[in-house]
Amino acid sequence: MANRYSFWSLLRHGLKHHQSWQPAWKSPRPKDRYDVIIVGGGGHGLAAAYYLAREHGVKNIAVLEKGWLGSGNSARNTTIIRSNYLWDESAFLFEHSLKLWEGLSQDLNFNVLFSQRGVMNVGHTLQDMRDIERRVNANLLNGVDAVILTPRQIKERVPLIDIGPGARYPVMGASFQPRGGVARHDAVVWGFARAASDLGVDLIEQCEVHDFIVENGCIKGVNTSQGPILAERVGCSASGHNSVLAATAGIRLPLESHPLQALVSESLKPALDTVVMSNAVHAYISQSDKGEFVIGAGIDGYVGYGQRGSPHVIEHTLSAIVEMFPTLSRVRMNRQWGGIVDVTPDANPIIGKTRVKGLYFNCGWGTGGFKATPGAGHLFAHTIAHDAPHPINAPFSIERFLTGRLVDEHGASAVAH
Ligand code: FAD
Ligand code: PYC
Repeated sequence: MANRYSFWSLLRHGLKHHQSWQPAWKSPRPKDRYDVIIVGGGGHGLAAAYYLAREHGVKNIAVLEKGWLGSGNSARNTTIIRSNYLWDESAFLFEHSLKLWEGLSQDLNFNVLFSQRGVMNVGHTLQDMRDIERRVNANLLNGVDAVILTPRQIKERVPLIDIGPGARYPVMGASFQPRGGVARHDAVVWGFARAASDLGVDLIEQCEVHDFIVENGCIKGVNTSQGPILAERVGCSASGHNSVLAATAGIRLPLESHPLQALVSESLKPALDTVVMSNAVHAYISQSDKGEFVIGAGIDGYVGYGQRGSPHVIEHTLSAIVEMFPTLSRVRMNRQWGGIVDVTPDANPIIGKTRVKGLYFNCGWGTGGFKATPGAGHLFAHTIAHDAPHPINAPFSIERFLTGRLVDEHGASAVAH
């Protein structure tokens, strides 16, 4: 199996300079006042700052991060990228992002190791297969690449999988998105950080936002662990903590924060060159460039802010993985961790304005926001720059929870909620 990363990937992307891990950026002391403040130095916040500076010419921007850049979900996820969502609104949203992924390494001049090795969603029951057929047809109508695979075609692509008649979770078929894949998560953070910094954005680490300063219904700034910082426009992209921050401006967001867990195995020789997901068994798996199997679970049922989860959830995931890939039963697991994802009632994000003038939220990405990183940043920047949503994120305003125009993607979120 060809290694799709490293030297060849560097050559293909045609980078102008040799890439050194990890790049440098400025982390200055905050100024008293900025034109725009972004709260949260994950991939989404950094991408929003980058596109605000590059596409909208905003000069005086700060990203405030309570820990270090990428210390949240951006570097805790299983890096699956795809756009095979059921409903038109979500398909357009995630396809917008996938298109940006396709040029991102060149755009940032930083190799984010985007590898389009395909994403497979396996069906185990007749109802799974009906849902898969419906989704593939919807994808094709929306210009999103998608095919249905038979069990034999799955086995050809994934020799490790058990499609035999005795399988505990019978493999009846799958949807496959060839343009889907994975990327290196911390490289995405570093790439956006360096590019934003080069455009003059201040990236301020160890700066926790405690609350918003609101006067007469308008945002005036934020109170932080480094003192008050003023701005007439503030975009909040603090995954897992958005509802707590919103409450300080008197806004109640329809979000629940849950742990979501993942783990990686010891490094093995290349044995899996695509991404396999199964919504029914609550597990997904790929193999990283370092040879580790990267495995993720469904969300923990309880709410909380601890970045770890319950053993029984990850045990269930591993038992499902071993049922589907019996040869992995003797592989040792190296590391396990959790992140806090904020989930909306329709498993789709909120990107938009609030009733406080100048205060915007990009939140509720739940289990699926890594794939959205460039797209979310791009659309959030547009929303902040124009004080109005881009047509692609207009359906994802907070108002939909009042009007009832939900866009329910629990099925295509592909992670158990
Ligand atoms: P984050 O990276 O969490 O950034 C938010 C930042 O805000 C953090 O750095 C945090 O420290 C900071 N912050 C919080 N509060 C404050 C404050 N008060 N002041 C200042 N800063 C603050 N998505 C996919 O598409 N594919 C996947 O395969 C996938 N797998 C996942 C697996 C796991 C285990 C987890 C946990 C998530 C997964 N996700 C996946 C979801 C994805 O990781 C997130 O949706 C995405 O990374 C969110 O990016 P972000 O930049 O909004 O958040
Ligand atoms: O949204 O594709 C996804 C995903 C996979 C694992 C976690 N989220």
